[in-house]
Amino acid sequence: MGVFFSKVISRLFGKKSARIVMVGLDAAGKTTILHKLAYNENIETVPTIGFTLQQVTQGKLQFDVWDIGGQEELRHLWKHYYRNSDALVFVVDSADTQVARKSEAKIALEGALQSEDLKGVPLLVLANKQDLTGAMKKEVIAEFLGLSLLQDRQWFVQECSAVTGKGLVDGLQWLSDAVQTNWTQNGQKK
Ligand SMILES: Nc1nc2c(ncn2[C@@H]2O[C@H](COP(=O)(O)OP(=O)(O)OP(=O)(O)O)[C@@H](O)[C@H]2O)c(=O)[nH]1
Ligand SMILES: [Mg+2]
Repeated sequence: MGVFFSKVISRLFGKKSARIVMVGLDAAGKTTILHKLAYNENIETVPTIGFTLQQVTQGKLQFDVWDIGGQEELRHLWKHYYRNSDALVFVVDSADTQVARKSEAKIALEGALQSEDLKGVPLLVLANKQDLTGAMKKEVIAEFLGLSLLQDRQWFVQECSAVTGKGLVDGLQWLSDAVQTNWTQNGQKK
């Protein structure tokens, strides 16, 4: 209901709304990021079981962001949230350098990108937890996720920290531009 009314209000004020699905491994920082963006507050989170929905405005767009729990046993549920999404946000814990976790993240992202429902939509990878020592830089993350092989979609890696907030708005601005470009190229959103 809240989403419906805010869509009406945002249309009245000339903003378009975009549906964004945000996934990533457990503890990557999805819920912390979303709370920081929406309220500029740092919270203590608990693992998300199911999803949380939050609205965030950037430029001319209002995003309805679906933050889906990333625990292994929940990942098969991600696909149920993809339909009608205008973009995919994939969050990575940049400080988690374990080989097994990097490969887990790659497999999880590949699974999402194979979905017909997400065909051609922009991909924003948030390289989160950059405030921690030893955090991997965006080039390293792009490499292990195999992003250079992606075709037929815009993608971008943004370094950020949900704790300090650094990089979050830059990521959202890229997303706003990419979504609008995609609408222009593949049919404008009504
Ligand atoms: N240092 C640091 N810690 C962070 C950052 N972002 C999140 N965290 C911490 O990482 C832990 C997990 O954060 P969540 O936001 O719950 O992670 P999530 O991706 O929503 O996890 P699931 O809901 O299980 O999928 C929490 O203890 C956060 O405080 C960050 O940028 N820097
Ligand atoms: Mg969460």
